[in-house]
Amino acid sequence: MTVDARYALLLGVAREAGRLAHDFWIRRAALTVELKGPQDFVSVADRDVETFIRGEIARAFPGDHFLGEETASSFSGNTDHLWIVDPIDGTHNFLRGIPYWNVSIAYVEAGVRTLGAVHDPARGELFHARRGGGAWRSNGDGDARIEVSNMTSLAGSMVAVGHSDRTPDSRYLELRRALMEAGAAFRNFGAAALQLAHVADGRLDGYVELELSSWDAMAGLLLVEEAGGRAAPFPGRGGLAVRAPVVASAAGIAAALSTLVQQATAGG
Ligand code: LIP
Repeated sequence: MTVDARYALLLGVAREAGRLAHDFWIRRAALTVELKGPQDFVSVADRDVETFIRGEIARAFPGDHFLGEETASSFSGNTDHLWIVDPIDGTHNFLRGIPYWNVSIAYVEAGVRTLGAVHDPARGELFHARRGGGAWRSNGDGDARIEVSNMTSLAGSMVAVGHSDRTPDSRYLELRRALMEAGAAFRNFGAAALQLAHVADGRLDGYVELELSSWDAMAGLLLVEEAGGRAAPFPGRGGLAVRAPVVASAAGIAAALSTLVQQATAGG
């Protein structure tokens, strides 16, 4: 019951939050953009969408907990009945008018990701999953079950590598070298949750990011797991409030990709 009701709320809120975000996107030229740090942007769009999501959840489930990108400093630390939200993932793309961004909402029970939704309003696609219930893509054509690709080798694969532009990290140069040498194509589209959703939908064969926040990762990781893919343990030892590595992929390349990432980044 509790998960059923939260799943229904998740889908409705993800859709409405996407509509709100898309309205801001259309009016992005008028947005005041603030810097939270180098290459770390925020606007009223991020804040208002997160406030909307938080308000809808609090109305329906007042006892639930909340961890959002724009209010993370107020997180209680309670990981039961917890909603983890990135109101606009791919903020830099969003502000530049690049149509690769999303609203990402996850729900966690006893620390276990249980529900997830990644809404891509620019393409009209809502990806969602319930632990044990499979991964789905909803669009104008209805709902379709999604699965990761059947790729079985890095050679010929397409692996996305996300990285924060906030701080230089030479490990990514080694990681990209290793992927090139393995014969993998690599991409970075600038929004972690949507790239994870595209791994779940078989459009990408894998996704790697060496330090990612839980609001970027949790919904997308559940999508990959429920679509038959594999994901390295997340969060890390520091828990949901600390950035940690993400490696997620089609099952057929999971072992090879994990080994490549470990070897390429061993130098620190
Ligand atoms: C972004 C992620 C991206 C990461 C960026 C940033 P935001 O999320 O989607 O993968 O590399 O540093 O965290 O900040 O746009 O919500």
